[in-house]
This record gives sequence, C-alpha cells and structure tokens, in this order.
Amino acid sequence: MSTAGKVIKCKAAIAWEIKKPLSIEQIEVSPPKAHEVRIKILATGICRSDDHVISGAFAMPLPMVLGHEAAGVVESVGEGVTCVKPGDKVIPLFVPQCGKCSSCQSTKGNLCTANDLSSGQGLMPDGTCRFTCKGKSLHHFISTSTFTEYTVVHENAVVKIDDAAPLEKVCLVGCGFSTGYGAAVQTAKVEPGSTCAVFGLGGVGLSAVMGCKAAGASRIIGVDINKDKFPKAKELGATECVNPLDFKKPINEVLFDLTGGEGVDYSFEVIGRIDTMTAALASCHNNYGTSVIVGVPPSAAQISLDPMLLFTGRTWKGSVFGGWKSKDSVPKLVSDFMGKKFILDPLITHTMPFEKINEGFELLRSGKSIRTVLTF
Ligand code: COD
Ligand code: ZN
Ligand code: ZN
Repeated sequence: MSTAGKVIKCKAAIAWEIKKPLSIEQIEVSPPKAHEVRIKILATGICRSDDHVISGAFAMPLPMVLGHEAAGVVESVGEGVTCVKPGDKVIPLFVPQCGKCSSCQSTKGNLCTANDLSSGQGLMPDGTCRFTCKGKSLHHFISTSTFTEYTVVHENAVVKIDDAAPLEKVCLVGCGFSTGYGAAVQTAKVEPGSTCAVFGLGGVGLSAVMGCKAAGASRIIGVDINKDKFPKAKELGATECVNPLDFKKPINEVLFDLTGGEGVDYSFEVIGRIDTMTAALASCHNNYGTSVIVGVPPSAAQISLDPMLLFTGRTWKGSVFGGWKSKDSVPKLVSDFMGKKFILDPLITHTMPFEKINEGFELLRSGKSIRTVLTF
C-alpha cells in the first residue's frame, strides 16, 4: 500500500536536551509539500558535528532530529519535483544547491544561501517542520535530519546517485569524506610535491589526508593528540604523524623544525578548536602558505592572533563541504567511488543497527571509532 500523501509513523532518534542521550521514539513525518522530497533513510553515519549539537558546542534549537551524513531511497515527492522520483537512490545535502543565489552562480563558491548552517534555524525553507512527536514539533538539522527512518528535505537539498551504489558506504560522501577530501583537492588545490599538515585525524581529517595524497603531496604530516589514530593515517597516506603532547614547544614550532624551518605549504584544521586553527595557520610557510579551516568553531568563539601571520602573505581560508557544489559534485564523487578512484572502507570502523545510535556516539567520544554507520 502506497504511503504517498499520508503521514508516516516511524522511529527516529530525538535530541530533546543538550548533554543527554538521544531518545528513540515514534514520530510522525508529514508528506512532502511542493518542491519537497520524502526519503526513506537506509544508512547514516555519525559525524562529530552531530555530537557538537548534543554537547552544546554547536547551538541549535531543540528538540531536533540530528544526522546529516546519509543515503536512502525516495519514498514520495511533492508537487513540482522533477529532479528525483520515488525509488531513486539519493544522498541528502547539508549544503543545498539552489542554482540561483550568488554562490551557486559563481564558480568561486559553494555555500548556497539556502543553507541552514549559518542561520541554524532548524526549519524547512518555508519556516515550518515536517516532524512531530507527542504533539510537539521537532526541528530539522541543517536541511537534512537523517537519524530517522523517514525524513523530508527541500528538492535543493537532495541528489540522485548511481542505482548500484552501496548506500552503507556512500553515505560518507554526504559529509565526512567529501568535506575532508575536498578541502585538499578543491579548496586548497594542493599541488604535486607539496608538504601538508592535517590537524585532527578523525573521519574528516583522514579524508583530507587522502585528498592531499590524491593531489600528489610528497609529505603529509598528521597531527593528533590520540596516537591510536596514527596507523590508519599512515595507511591512507600520511608520511609521518606527530602528537603535540609529546613536545614542550608549540606544535607550529615542531612543524617548522620538521620542515627545515620552512613551514608546510598547506595546513588543514580538522578539529574545530580555535587554538588549533591559529596553530595550523602559524605552521604554514610564512609567505605563501595556505591554511584551511575545516572544523566548525564553537558557537560565538572569537580568535585573536598576531596580524603578522597574515601580513607576511599567508592565506587563511575556510572550507564547507570541501568546497564542492553539492548537487553537481555528489553524484560524480559517488561515480568516482564506484570507479575505485578512492576508498571508503577504512573510514568505516563500525556498522550497527540504528537502535544502537547512543553506543555509536560513545565510540566517537572515546576516540575508538572513525565512522560508525547506522543501518535501518
Ligand atoms: N590537537 C590535535 N588533535 C586533536 C585535538 C588537539 N588539540 N583535539 C582533538 N583532536 C583530534 C581527536 O583526537 C580526533 O582524532 C580528531 O581531532 C577529531 O576527529 P573526530 O573524529 O572527533 O571528528 P570528525 O573527523 O568526524 O569531524 C571533525 C570536524 C571538526 C571536521 C567536524 O565536526 C566539523 O566541524 N565539520 C565541519 C563543519 C561543517 O561543515 N559542519 C557541518 C557538517 S559536518
Ligand atoms: Zn558532518
Ligand atoms: Zn544557492
């Protein structure tokens, strides 16, 4: 019996309050309105940004259905939707691509103004919600909300992918992989032979390591306070790894020592801390070094730094979703994965049923997982 046009009752993990485990409950998911798509989620990864909301570091209106790194199948579409149809395999896009705003029209940007990362309203573009639980509306998370059996997204925030793609793997193209890999190949445009440093070797940082390697970097230095992350970083392309806790000097001085006093050509901050953002900037070549901020800074954080770090010529950039224009790039990245141009398996350390979501978060917090993929 078709569910199109009807309210669907299903399971979702709800963040009611910060610093509390998610609670799995039955919710009601409204049918998609015009230009919206209802998706049956089949696989979703747990990303640190979801945890940042739970910890309170990434302030969002609660209650909310978190999750943003996923893949699924279209269940039904609202009026006027032509980009996908029921049965299509899709990836939701936490950075939408409306095709009309200045960023979408420019070749230089990818942060479509229809995104909900900057404003964090937690609503559909029309200002309303499609989820309810016990009579209360639940907020949407960054245009996606994937910790649920069914979600509704705007047509600008979903794209069709290859029918043969394994959803429990390519869900990582929805965030972690693309964010890190793109920061290297797309935002920094790392050149062959260059020296790179990647601060933070979680799923996103390891993807940045893969991007540096794919771009032909000759030295890739991994930086992490958890040395258990080093073997995998080396397997994926890091030529050496350093633990800032092993040194008395600041890590930027350590990196200058390691590079004969030159600094690295490219550095990437993939942690989301302001102290490591300035350390990464100070680690790159004092004249032509480029440092890319990938980690989301804590809400309302401010940075103070010596302006000489920039005056001498360094470039400081940010990269959201790896600089990729989402609708254009996600299907291509999935095809590249199918064509074996990159691998995702080493990033997926755990796969578990959706019901074990809180266990998945514990693994991330304890540093034991890279990516946990939840299946439905
Ligand atoms: N110095 C060195 N390493 C550190 C330090 C430190 N002071 N503190 C933590 N680390 C290491 C941890 O040991 C860990 O290995 C790594 O940094 C962080 O990895 P994870 O696994 O916690 O996180 P990821 O890789 O899943 O994601 C990290 C981001 C910061 C990139 C992510 O949370 C984020 O902010 N994404 C970008 C912003 C964005 O676009 N958000 C929306 C969707 S993600
Ligand atoms: Zn993410
Ligand atoms: Zn746009």
